[in-house]
Amino acid sequence: MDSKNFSDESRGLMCSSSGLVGNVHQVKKPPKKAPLKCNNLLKNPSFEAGLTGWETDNVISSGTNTFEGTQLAQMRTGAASMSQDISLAGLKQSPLFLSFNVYAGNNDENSNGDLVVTILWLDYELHNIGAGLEFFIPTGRINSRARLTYFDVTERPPAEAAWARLLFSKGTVSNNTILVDQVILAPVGTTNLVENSSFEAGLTGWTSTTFVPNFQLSFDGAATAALPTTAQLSTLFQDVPIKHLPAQSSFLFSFAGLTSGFAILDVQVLWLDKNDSIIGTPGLALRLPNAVLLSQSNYLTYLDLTNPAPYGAVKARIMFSTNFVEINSVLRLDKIILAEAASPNLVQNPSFDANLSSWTAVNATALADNDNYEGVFVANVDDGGGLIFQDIPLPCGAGHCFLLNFALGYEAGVTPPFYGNMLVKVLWLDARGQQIGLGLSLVIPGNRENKRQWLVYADITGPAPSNAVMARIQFTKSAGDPNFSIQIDKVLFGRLI
Ligand SMILES: [Ca+2]
Ligand SMILES: [Ca+2]
Ligand SMILES: [Ca+2]
Repeated sequence: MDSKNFSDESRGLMCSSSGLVGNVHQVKKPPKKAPLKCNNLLKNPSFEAGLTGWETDNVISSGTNTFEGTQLAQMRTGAASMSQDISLAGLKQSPLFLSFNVYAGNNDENSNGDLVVTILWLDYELHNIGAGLEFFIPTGRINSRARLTYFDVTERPPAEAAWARLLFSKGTVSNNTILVDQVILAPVGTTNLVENSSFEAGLTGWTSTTFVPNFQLSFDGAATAALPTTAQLSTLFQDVPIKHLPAQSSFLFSFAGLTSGFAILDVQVLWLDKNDSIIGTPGLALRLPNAVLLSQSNYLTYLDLTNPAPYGAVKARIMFSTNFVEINSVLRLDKIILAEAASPNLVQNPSFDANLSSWTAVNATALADNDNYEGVFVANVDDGGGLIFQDIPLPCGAGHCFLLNFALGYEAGVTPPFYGNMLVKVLWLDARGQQIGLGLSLVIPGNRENKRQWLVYADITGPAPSNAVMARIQFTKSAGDPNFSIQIDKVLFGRLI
């Protein structure tokens, strides 16, 4: 079933006060109760209040080159660290979803120091009792070619864990600085269900005849799955058991990709029944056009939510397939995530495959290009300013938080461009269509590096008010320099728990 049917049924049936009623031929997944806590657990997550709430060493707040808002954290030359402790009270040992954005503080393409990002579990007395996740981002990965947005999901915290400590630690191998902005830590349905998700154990758990383990240019850790130039047609897949989860679950999915040449990459999540036969329609299907990873010149990350698994699905197959990779280039994949979430993507026409259908637009058009973030089309908001928005019905929305994710595209041009500010909001609307609150707000500054790149944003709303029946996702761009439009692609809005 597609997301439209899901939301229609949810409105009509799943949220009825009489409980599960309606079509007796179909099994309904019962609605989940609103969680105690679901929004971003971090204080001052975008550093808009300087370093308030963070323990820091050799870190300053800076107003230059921000990813979101007017300030970020700059980890300075030499060793530097920053951390924040988050109470796990009321989270019922829920795993946590993490996202953050990093960029080179200097105009340096190669060397910014190792960065280790860790989540530690602490007991009531703040003793370390284990780690929930660890990223190792090798020096050179964070550079001035393109900003990196990382996503990950922790292990389940142990019962004795009272606190989670999020720790960023920068090494000393260079004279450069690292900029950190827009950090998210929020509960999610399950841990990462993917075995060997970062290829640190080679291709263990994965099936491919042509991808090989590679130990250069990793996104995370020391290894990636790489497709050598001699193998243009190839697949890499893993079948992930989901039988232990409720029927019709949706899943959060993510990966990172890098290539040095043209490559077309198809990414799917397919459903398998107990005979390993593919059933239903794909849970998601993404196509990366042939120039997007090449023009990014660094890893590009993707985040998505699958449609609900069809009844009878016992495995989810994560499938990467290429039908073209340019000679003398290598395609790399790293950090694959599949975790249970609580809804599919609720956005209609999220990647603009149907032009601007389902969106309300002023001074925006659908554009086709070979370096779009995903698929054939993007929404292009004019250089002189413009907007797009969509109103999304919120079945059972009260008390729940919603993840928003999208990519913004910037073109290279004459120096120094001003692209216009992009203001992104989620607004809660009541049954009369009146605005009754602000779910989240992102300020995306229009001063950008003069280069082609996609910036991947994520944020989480606060709990929806009890009388919210719709969410308006709204992108408004101010006027920029002539010929500097901003592209929007692949808008994701849904629930992690
Ligand atoms: Ca910020
Ligand atoms: Ca890796
Ligand atoms: Ca698209």
